[in-house]
Amino acid sequence: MWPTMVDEVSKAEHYGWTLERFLLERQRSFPGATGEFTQLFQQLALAGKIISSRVSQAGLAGLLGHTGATNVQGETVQKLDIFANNTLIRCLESGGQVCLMASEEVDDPIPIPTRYPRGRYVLMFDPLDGSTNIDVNISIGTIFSVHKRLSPGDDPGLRDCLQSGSRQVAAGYIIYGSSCMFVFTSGDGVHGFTLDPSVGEFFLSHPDIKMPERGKTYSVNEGNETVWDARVRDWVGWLKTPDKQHGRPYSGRYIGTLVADFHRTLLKGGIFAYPADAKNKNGKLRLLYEAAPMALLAAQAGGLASTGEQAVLDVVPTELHQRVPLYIGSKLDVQDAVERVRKS
Ligand code: FDP
Repeated sequence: MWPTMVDEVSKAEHYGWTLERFLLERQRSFPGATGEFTQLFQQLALAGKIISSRVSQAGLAGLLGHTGATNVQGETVQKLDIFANNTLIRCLESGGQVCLMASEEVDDPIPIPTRYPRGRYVLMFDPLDGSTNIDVNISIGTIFSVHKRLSPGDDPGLRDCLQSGSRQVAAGYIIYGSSCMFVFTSGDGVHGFTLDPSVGEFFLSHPDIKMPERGKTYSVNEGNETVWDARVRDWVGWLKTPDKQHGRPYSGRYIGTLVADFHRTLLKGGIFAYPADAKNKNGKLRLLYEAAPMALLAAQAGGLASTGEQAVLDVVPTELHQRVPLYIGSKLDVQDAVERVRKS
């Protein structure tokens, strides 16, 4: 039913399809749906609007700069990270859709206060990805991943968070860039909504996004070249070696915000990578609230995501803040990368 609706949407005038309307239509296509999922997304969108508004005023409001504290990753926490983290928690904790949350900024799973009802879903998020780019007016974003709780009846806990990416029921991100976009999948394709700040609503602007099978750009922090494995160095060298017939050399594009680098890759194709290196044996990016949600989006858009050794969606997490190497993007570009960097 759902693809039929998307076809109708793409034929019709997009303007006028708010995120809310889209979610309600979707809900109607599932007989017996409780509306819990729709409400969860409405609350996520609300959090996104609040964070977007604060991000766009950050300079004016004096929110730029460091608080001096460090997060669980040992990184310096900035004020907007804390604001985004608290906004997501406040918007989601009371609605009765979520039974547990986890955030990049918090060591342990975040329980729902006992005064609120507990729902069926587990929400994990990176409240403000790309935080080192806040001070320099470059796109940043919020990434989220939704699982169903595993333990109905019991108190939800860490095991509800430690599920492989393939078990996600939804994933997405909100990008705070030249416009604010809400991009998500709930297993029926990837759909993008752009915030019209004058109306305060997300409108469907990018229905059923598909990633080109092959792109023209690679995105990797080449400052790490000296600590890369020789295979990774050779792969990047190969991408830069002219071969007109096969569309090489690729152009380099690196923003340093996963959300922004992925968003470009999703729309235009190509590959983003954060490989393992001699300093970071498991790469830098976190599995549960960075790599896995982006991997689900990539898969739903016809792309791929790999650690270099296995599909990101198949990795079974053992720790909340676990890191994984990531190669993500157009199907053929990721296949080429894996063929060249794989050890086993
Ligand atoms: P940041 O540290 O600025 O929050 O995981 C965090 C992340 O940004 C990603 O958004 C980004 O892709 C990556 O780290 C950038 O890392 P490098 O600065 O090492 O390139």
